[in-house]
Amino acid sequence: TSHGSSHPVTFSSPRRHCPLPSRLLQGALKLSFDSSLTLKEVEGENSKVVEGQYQPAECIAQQSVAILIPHRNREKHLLYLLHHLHPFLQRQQLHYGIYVIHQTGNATFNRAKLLNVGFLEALKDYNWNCFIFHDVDLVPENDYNLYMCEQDPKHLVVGRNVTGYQLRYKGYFGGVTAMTKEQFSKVNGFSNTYWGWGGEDDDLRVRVELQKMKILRPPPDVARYTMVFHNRDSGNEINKDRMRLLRQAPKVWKTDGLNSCSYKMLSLEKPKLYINVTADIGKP
Ligand code: UD2
Ligand code: MN
Repeated sequence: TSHGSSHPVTFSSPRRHCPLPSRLLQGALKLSFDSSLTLKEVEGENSKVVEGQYQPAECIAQQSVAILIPHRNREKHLLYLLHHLHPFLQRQQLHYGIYVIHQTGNATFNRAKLLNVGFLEALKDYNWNCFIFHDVDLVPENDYNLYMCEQDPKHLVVGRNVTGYQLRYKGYFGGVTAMTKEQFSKVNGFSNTYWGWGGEDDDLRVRVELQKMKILRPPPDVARYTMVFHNRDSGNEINKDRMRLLRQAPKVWKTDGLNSCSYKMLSLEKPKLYINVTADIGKP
């Protein structure tokens, strides 16, 4: 024959997109927070994660999602979150990367600016189409809470254990949110000017509303989180200026945000379970 070969011709089966929702989902989960948990153990549990990233072998992921976690001095919370989040995201069959954006030094904490830094740096790595802005201390309780982006920005925290699983107030947009690259760019990201606790999440909501986008929420029985107990951190005192800043948002959003976010990259490390971005974001 023209092939001249005794080997059977094999065709690799074409890879398909992962089904939606994933068939691996388990629903409400029993969470555990074992104080003796170590990083080594969590690394051992996640053999398929490479440099903070994962992609399903069995199908083509529906979205490529970057999880951005603002961080300083919450190592234990980070460990609990990694322990729960990696298997959670893998059951959702996502292509994902987990970025921890670490604020160096002792200046007042700035969650919003760290998240802008994370967005800009993550896009240098890969062209992520979806971003999840994620507090380090919030652990999702139900894997039907999909870490994917939609037509409009999505707020994933309807309820938390500490607030009786009720939405805190109408327009509440804190904790964990999902926006596409386009949605987040359109609002010019977060404001960089919120130093200390509070207001930056409301500012982002104002930006979203100014663009006539809606805020979507999953059903309350799904959008549930456990917040690991903590006191207010030193270096993150309540921001007394937050109401004034919030009133200014409609005037300043165009020039205060992604396009004015100045910082110094200090290091980018890739331990097994996350991408560690350390930056000097200045001070108030
Ligand atoms: C609420 C919001 C949060 C944010 C904050 C006001 C919810 C569920 N969360 O959280 O999104 O809007 O109010 O700023 O409503 N962090 C550190 N180290 C620090 C301080 C903060 O890593 O020293 C990070 C960490 O990821 C933490 C997040 O910032 O989860 C928010 O700070 P918080 O947990 O003290 O504030 P909280 O729980 O009131
Ligand atoms: Mn918290």
